[in-house]
Amino acid sequence: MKFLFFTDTHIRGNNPRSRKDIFVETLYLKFQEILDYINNNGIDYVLFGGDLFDRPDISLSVAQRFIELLNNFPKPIYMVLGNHDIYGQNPTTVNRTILGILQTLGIIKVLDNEPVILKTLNKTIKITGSSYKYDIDIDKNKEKYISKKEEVDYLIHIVHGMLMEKEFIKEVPHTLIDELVFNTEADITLCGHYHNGFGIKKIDNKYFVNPGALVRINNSLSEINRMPSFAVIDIDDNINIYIEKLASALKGEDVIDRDIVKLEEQKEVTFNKIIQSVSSYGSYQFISLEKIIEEIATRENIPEDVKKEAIIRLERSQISLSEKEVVD
Ligand SMILES: [Mn+2]
Repeated sequence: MKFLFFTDTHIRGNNPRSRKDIFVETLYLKFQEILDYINNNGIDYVLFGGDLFDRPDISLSVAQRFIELLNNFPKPIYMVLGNHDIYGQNPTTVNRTILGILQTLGIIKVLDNEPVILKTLNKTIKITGSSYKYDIDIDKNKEKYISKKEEVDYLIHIVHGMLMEKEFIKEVPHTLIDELVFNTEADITLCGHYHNGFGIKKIDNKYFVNPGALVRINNSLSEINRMPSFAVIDIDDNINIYIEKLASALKGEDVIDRDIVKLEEQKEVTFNKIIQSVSSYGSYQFISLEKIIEEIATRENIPEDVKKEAIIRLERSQISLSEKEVVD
């Protein structure tokens, strides 16, 4: 049985600041190449690692084009949700997103609560998955990364989280492969979220795979030098995994502008600092910023006018953000 795994496509109508090409056209070509590969190489199932869309509410015209293409995939895509697919990093918001529509149409299947069992002539393969959640890498037990085998021959687990092969910037919560090896029973852990990827790692007879994002969004040197890739997993009496580079991808320097350097990376670090400090303050079911302000103000005895001012400023920035996004 042959699987194709790809991740982090970030479909959007407008251009990331660092791209010199027309991003949406490049993306469309990449999806077409994936579809051709599926049809020409005997791929039985397609697996996806999250962040299909760059935002949960991309414009309908862009969504329509890609839905038409995804609808030509021979079977539903088994996937997990990335932080970009949903609102407020909260998987329960999926029914308000474009992805929710794909789910209703049966074009995708989200694995979280519904593992899939596939059978070949003499083997059984189970596929499980964990969508992104804001505490996925903060959780000490790394629960979302761990899957249990039970009565099957092979277990594949898909996760959208910051799985790394070695220690990373400490402000960015992450999980090391070493923390999972002896806890998960998955033969293959497929991962999205860390766009650089780490290829294929085999430890203690278990595979950990992140082929990297299918698109290059930021302009770091490592992204410019990286060629977008996907993974092929071939399972019969044993497991064979390999990485394929996208033929349609151009050289990094032809599509990425180096000028707006570091800014994006710095933003990511700051954002994670905020998320971390907020979540260490209390446990919040929904990340509604207004509620968080409310709660902190009560606990810290912050004067009413200061609290109101904070909420007004928040509203103002939300409005100006949504006005910018009309470009999409
Ligand atoms: Mn992503």
